[in-house]
Amino acid sequence: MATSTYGWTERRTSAGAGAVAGRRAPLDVAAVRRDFPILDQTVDGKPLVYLDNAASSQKPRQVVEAIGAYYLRDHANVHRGVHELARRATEAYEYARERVARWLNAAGPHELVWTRGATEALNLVAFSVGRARVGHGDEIVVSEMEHHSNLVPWQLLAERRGAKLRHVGLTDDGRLDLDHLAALLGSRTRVVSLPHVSNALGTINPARDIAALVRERTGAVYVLDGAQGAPHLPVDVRALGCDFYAFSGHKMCGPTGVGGLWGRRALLEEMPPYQGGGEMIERVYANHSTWAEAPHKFEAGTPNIAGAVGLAAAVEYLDGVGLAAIHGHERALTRNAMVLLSGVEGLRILGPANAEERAGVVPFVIEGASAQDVATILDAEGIAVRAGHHCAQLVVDRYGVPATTRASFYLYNTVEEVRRLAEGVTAARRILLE
Ligand code: C6P
Repeated sequence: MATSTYGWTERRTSAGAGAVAGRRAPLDVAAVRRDFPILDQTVDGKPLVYLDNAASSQKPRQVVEAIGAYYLRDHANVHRGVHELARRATEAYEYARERVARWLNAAGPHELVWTRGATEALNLVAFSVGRARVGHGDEIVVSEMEHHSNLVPWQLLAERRGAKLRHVGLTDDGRLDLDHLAALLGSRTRVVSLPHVSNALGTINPARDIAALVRERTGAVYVLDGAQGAPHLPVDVRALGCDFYAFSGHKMCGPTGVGGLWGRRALLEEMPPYQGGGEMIERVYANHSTWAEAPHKFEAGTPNIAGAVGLAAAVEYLDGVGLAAIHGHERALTRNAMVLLSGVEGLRILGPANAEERAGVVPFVIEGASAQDVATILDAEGIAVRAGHHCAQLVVDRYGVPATTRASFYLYNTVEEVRRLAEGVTAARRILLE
């Protein structure tokens, strides 16, 4: 545990997430669930089964209390005042940066830029790396697996700079076609930006192998969209071999409206700012300005201080449970779900057949039934899932379906909930097709 003169996060931990520290696999789901009061409710008289975690996770009471305590005791603006509350708020905010950076195994807190979430982090990279490194005729490699947040910012950049997008294809079983990736990499490749984990297929991509390939064949900047990686897998940004890692707090037990961009220091220093305003400058003159050092150069305006505090509490919580245990638990649920759902007539699961290659995301289609209708029937059973293209239009296009129904798991889900999902899906099929 890092020491902070502020000390507040440590106190919360011993009263809160510290209570779950020491849990080891197999994960004690009943104890975890007690930290998430929202799960203890009924929908239409049926116990809520929350399986929409890829969209947003629920929050343990430790995170909610951390945010509440910050607002009730310590709030002021950061980096601006000399008074006690300004000092405490700044300390809480910068301690949170240090804590989350350490969680990612960053070289230091200066490598972590706070953003509103993964979307803003990816827009920041596309804008700033784009200005520094991408010119006319250069190439940006993405894939057919992208969430729109890791596609549209690159489309906008390509349009602005006259660059070309190249899309890595997918195999029939939902993996990146690595031969195709290798063939796309060349002397004009300036950026390779791919998901760590796919939100629409569940695929865990071989991020390290891809890093080796990118380094061997190009001098490109390698970006990972970690929106679905950070919440579910132990992440070590240096071991992954990427240059940037983008993530969202709300998918990993933290609050909405906060997330981050980890970036290698040398790259952050070379990049121009993304937005202008207070706090990101060193000196302002009438017609030009000079910039503060990274990460502050990228944080114009009053930031989401309480969000950062909440995200640090979320990281404390996840660390207390253990990411390896969480991943193991989700894998067991995924395996179970794949076996049970495969028994439903006409049902096809998208993504890798091997549960070991997936995070806890199971998207499926039932021949002849609308994905939305299936989700609506499940809702009537108290089961929350998402249906649609999941902001990954290229994925559903690739597999020739208009939409999928998607169940996604997290640390508090149970085998009993997976059983209820399978029962609900069987009932939905009967209602819609018989
Ligand atoms: N995916 C889903 O239901 P934001 O909205 O900024 O927190 O995260 C964007 C994002 C980026 N990349 C990936 C791989 C994602 O899954 C998401 C968010 C949610 O799948 C909401 S669309």
